[in-house]
Amino acid sequence: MKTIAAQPFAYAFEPAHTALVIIDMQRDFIEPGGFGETLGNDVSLLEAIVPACQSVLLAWRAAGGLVVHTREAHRTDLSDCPPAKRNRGNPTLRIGDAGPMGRILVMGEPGNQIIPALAPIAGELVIDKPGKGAFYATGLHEMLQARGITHLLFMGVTTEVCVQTSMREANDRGYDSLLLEDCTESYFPAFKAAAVEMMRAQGAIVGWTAGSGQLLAALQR
Ligand code: C5J
Repeated sequence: MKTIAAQPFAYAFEPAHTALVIIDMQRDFIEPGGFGETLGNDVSLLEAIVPACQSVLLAWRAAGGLVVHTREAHRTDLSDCPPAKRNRGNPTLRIGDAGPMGRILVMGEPGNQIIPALAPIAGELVIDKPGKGAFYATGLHEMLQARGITHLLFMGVTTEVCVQTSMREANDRGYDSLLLEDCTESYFPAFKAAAVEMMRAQGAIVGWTAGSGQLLAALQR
């Protein structure tokens, strides 16, 4: 059993029953010309977390832990993209339109891939999700249950959208989740701060938060 100095109180986990869940670290969100930028966001903010995410990923792999990568991705015929999602707002390009990194948010396109620094390796789960949450229409819960997973460590983007939605979905399915604060980012720093606060408030009503240094230290003890 490992224990992390976390907020609002210590987080205890058994590595064999814990998965590292990396949410949507895709070129579509992190690089210019992808989905994030079409919505009017300054995507350069998100790059800063990549080194911390990479350190955690390498340490977790070395510890033999299960890794789950998610991608927000739609089928090529967009049959899993509700019109309400595609037609909302006034983006420069809509989901499925051709952009500089291929079709926006579509499976198999260059922009839809996980950034090279965090690319999945053999044996890791890669989950394509049509929604914001990692559990909606993916079978992830069943895959985790089959592996005896009870605890989840979250990192990725964006904090208040896909990360928070996934942590809330995990909470309702009975997982104890911890968010690595320096391994998640938003296009809106104030939204990240608020999301982190609201998840750990009220006695960890959604889950715990901690810095990646706390996890790395726990893995070495
Ligand atoms: C968004 C995500 N922000 N991965 N997706 O639309 O957070």
